Amino acid sequence: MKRWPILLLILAGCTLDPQDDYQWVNEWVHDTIETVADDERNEFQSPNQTMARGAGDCEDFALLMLWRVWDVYGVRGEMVILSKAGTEILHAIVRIDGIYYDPTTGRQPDVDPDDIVDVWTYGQARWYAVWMVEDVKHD
Ligand SMILES: [Ca+2]
Ligand SMILES: [Ca+2]
Repeated sequence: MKRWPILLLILAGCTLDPQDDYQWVNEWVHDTIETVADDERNEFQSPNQTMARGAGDCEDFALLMLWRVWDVYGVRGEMVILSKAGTEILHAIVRIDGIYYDPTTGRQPDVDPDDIVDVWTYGQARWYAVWMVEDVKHD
């Protein structure tokens, strides 16, 4: 019986914070995929395409992270589209449980809500990627 407090202390020391897992995926995408900008128009790659190519840009990074988090942890995050203040440049990142992850940099950025242009569910982002891929196939 005397060992119980020690066991509880050990258990309390184990952080089972899913944020750590998502951050791990965030860094994995950043470390694994090379950043190569799209040519003219924004091309969404499916996660499989991004893995096969080993390259992509922000929306491809975000979609790959969303896919891994859904596949491994069963959690659906969102793709958040930001505008860089005062410009028309858009940047795609990931939001899970209110925390922002930028797999292009591997960081967790602070986001000004005023910079959010659009929020897509994982399903919407995935649908768009598949549609784009089909679109490219039919070209
Ligand atoms: Ca792009
Ligand atoms: Ca792209």
